Amino acid sequence: MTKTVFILNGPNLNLLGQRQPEIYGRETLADIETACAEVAADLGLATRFFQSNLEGEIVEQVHAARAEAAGIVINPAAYTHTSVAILDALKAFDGPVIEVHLSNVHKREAFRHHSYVSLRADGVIAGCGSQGYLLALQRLSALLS
Ligand code: DHK
Repeated sequence: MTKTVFILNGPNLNLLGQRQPEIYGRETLADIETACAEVAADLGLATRFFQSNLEGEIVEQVHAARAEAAGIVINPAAYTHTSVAILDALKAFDGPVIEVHLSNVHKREAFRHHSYVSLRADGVIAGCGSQGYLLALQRLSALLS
């Protein structure tokens, strides 16, 4: 049976391509969704791609993943650095979790150096731009095989 991977995106990522492109790149979130679908298909995975600016909606998606997903790729965006709620939701998910950041958060402001989500993530990819999502899918595929 085809395994499904949830790809969850946090606040302001709907503005990719327009928002600080020198940091986050010129690709849109739709571009990333298309690339993820292609790579996932090659890996034999199905994807559900989701973005929200609301913390609770991301928590709800993680809850849905408990029944519907084999693994999670998550770029929590600013909630990376603040959200115990998303961390706790991820702790209630049994499959592998890969955390992605487009930018190298460790090269940026000190408040971006700490991630609550990293306390649960099985892997973290930062600073690889949109390619980070594709690397995360490859890693999930390996963990799920
Ligand atoms: C995206 C954001 O919106 C920031 O709040 C994070 C992350 C970094 C990224 O690099 O994808 O600090």
